[in-house]
Amino acid sequence: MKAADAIVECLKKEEVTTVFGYPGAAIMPLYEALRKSPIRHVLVRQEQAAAHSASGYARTSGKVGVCIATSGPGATNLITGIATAYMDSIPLVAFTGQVKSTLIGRDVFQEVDITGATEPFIKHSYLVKDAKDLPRIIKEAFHIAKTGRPGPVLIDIPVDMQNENIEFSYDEEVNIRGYKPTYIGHIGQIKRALRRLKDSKKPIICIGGGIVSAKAEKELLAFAEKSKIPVVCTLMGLGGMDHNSPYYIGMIGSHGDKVANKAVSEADVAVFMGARIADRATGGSKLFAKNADIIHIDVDPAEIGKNLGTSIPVVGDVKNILEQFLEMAQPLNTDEWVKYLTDLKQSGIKNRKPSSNVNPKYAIQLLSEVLDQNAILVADVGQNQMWSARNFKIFDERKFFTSGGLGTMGYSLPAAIGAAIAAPNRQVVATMGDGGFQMSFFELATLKQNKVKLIILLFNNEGLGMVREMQYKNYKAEYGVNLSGNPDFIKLADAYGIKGRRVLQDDELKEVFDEAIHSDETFLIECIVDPKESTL
Ligand SMILES: Cc1ncc(C[n+]2csc(CCOP(=O)(O)OP(=O)(O)O)c2C)c(N)n1
Repeated sequence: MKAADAIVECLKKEEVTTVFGYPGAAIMPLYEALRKSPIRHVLVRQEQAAAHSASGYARTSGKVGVCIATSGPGATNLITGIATAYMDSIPLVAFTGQVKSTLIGRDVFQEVDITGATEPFIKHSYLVKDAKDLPRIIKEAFHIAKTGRPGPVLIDIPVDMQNENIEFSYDEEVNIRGYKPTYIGHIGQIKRALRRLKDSKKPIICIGGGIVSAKAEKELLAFAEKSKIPVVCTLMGLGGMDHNSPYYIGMIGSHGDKVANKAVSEADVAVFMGARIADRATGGSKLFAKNADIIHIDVDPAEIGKNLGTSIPVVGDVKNILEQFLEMAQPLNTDEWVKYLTDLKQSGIKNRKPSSNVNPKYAIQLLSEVLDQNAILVADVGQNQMWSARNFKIFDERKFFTSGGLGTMGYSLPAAIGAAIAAPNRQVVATMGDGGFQMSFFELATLKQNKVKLIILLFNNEGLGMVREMQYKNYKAEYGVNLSGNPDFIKLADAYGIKGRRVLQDDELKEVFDEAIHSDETFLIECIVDPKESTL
């Protein structure tokens, strides 16, 4: 069988039904094999979007996302998407075409060392040297992408290898020497953690994206409620805990809720679960968890002790560990602590009223009230990300996705397209600023061509809002952040055959949300926002 056809057979074995890509000469044999296959190929308009769409698809479906690009510029355009997925631990397999194997290293047309270039921010990569290895490599790549701490894996395939004939067989089992993620937490460590919690008066659980990727939301809720431990989350942990639970306190970090940060700084035991706890989560605060013994649970041992001194490390799959925790959990004596935090939380809740212009925080609050209980919100980066994170209520099956680790502008539109393709029956909203939108707006064509339905909520503050705000704070002046050359976004959407409406006042929002929700097609809502609107 031709190796390119074998690749498609491997994809079918991995139950891949959709791939996101952009072709070119070095990947043509694979495209020819895809043409003959039942796999759906979504043609993006720039390769970075292929990785972001595959990421949104993976986060929504729970499967590995697949993206494809050609050699040289196609491969380099994938880089930001790969780094974005790596920083957020999203399982992707990226296929790139490479120049002929005999020409590698000679700087021939469209040659780039993509395995070398992505080395620092990819979970694993392969340069195929023998076409016969392809089935094994693909099996391993999917296994590595989705197991342990998920992440992106790259397979770079010289064009001549794609054309070779090989015998196809696909192993059921994977055995990679040196790659054996730990799933089951050490029972001694689990008991130590629970013993330490037993004596605690002010415990706190802090969750990161690991809870969401391990699909451990239900186990977390059950454990928190049974042992009466309040829960805070990082930006990436949003969606890991039902906001309606009396034990949910809020989001920590430099853009987090005051009460959540206070809870961590006053806690006597802090249990971090699937959280990296980098600078944005601690807000750089010296008070961060300063009174607490730290219990750190993570599937990736490299995370333990990296940013936080840890008293009790537990390495393993957080879902498994929570199940074990749950079996042994006892209600703790925390009523006073929980009441203290929930009272503080109540007093901090802002029930916003409509204003005479568009208040983006009110807009997200209102959107949150009208969306389905399994809606997905994909936020871009900047002020819009924080407006969305802080005001979107997450419960039931709702999800919140964003580029938390790398903070990649232009993520939300392509990622939302991937999410909507994975879950065509769920409402998917992409929020973004006018800066981020212009990094990906060309994906409106992908969306139109593939009949994807989104609600696009574009906050137009004529500039790079978050940077502008920081400039005023630090330098009392702005520079290089004004986007006054913006196009008419409604006309731009219209040029793609997409309906849209400009909103100038909060009072108009309810009606326009209603129109967008009931529209059969994608609907773009452009909110005109005061450039001086604050993030918090
Ligand atoms: C690709 C990329 N370039 C630059 C930045 C730095 N940056 C962070 S927020 C921001 C401003 C974003 O402006 P906009 O998209 O309009 O959103 P707003 O903050 O106004 O909501 C910039 C430039 C980034 N995060 N990503």
